[in-house]
Amino acid sequence: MQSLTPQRLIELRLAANDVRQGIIRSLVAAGSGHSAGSLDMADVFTALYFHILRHDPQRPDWAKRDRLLLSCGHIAPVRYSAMAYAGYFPVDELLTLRRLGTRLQGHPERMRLPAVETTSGPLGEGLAQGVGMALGGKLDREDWRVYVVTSDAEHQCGLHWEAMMTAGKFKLDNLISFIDRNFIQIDGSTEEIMPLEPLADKYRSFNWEVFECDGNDMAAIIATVERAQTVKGKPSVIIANTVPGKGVSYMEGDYTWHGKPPNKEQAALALAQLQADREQIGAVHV
Ligand SMILES: Cc1ncc(C[n+]2csc(CCOP(=O)(O)OP(=O)(O)O)c2C)c(N)n1
Repeated sequence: MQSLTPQRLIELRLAANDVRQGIIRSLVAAGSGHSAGSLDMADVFTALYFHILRHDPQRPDWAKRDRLLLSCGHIAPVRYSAMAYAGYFPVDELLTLRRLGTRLQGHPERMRLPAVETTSGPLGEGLAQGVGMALGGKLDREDWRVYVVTSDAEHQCGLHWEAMMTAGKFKLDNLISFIDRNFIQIDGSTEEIMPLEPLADKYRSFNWEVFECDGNDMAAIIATVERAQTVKGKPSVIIANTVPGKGVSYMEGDYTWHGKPPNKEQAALALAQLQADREQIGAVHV
């Protein structure tokens, strides 16, 4: 990973702003889709695609690439936007989100879009798939890593806990999992619907190394991943504390934006806010 200079940090924050704008544009064009989680994971996905992953957009099937699995497939717009800005496909293609025949299905489809490692949407499956890949990597003595992005509410699925157990047993230190800890799901607060806390202790008891960070702070995300990459003999989980809808004031913290897109007026307001943020990023650091 290259070092995080102040200039590099500005570039990454600007890239995250691009990714957020891409999310809004694709959602309003589609007229359906998931806003809150997509926006709140924009910093993590930007960090991954622009700084952390060993990958090559020109060679999406490069055997030595790190694998990135999006378990909570409904936040596909953030993955698509980050991939487009990272050079996997033209940014304009984001406007085809959810159209009939598009490569950008509402939930990611592996056979349609290169470098999408798994088809996802049914919650709770991605960690198990990542564990299988990480085991395969170990058996083949490969040095690529597996990164999995999960949501907090998908911890309500039993398979996820089986995967946690398996990763601990096989000491998969080539596996780093993120949790989008935004405390929301479709119907409200995760802690009211099915409490998860103490989440960090639960992972520790399954023999995972646990990290927590502000999932909307680019420098913190990257520093935390660097620490996770040094862990030996255990898988790592990064509890990324995020603000649902991050970057768009009227969405922030409001679970009702879990599964709906902005309309045209709301999208225009969101883009204006993001544009103002963008100028701020530049102004603060010049
Ligand atoms: C197994 C399964 N059950 C139900 C759903 C429908 N579903 C899609 S998103 C969602 C809410 C999940 O909340 P969370 O995963 O925390 O997402 P966030 O609100 O953070 O985007 C549900 C129940 C699903 N995709 N898979």
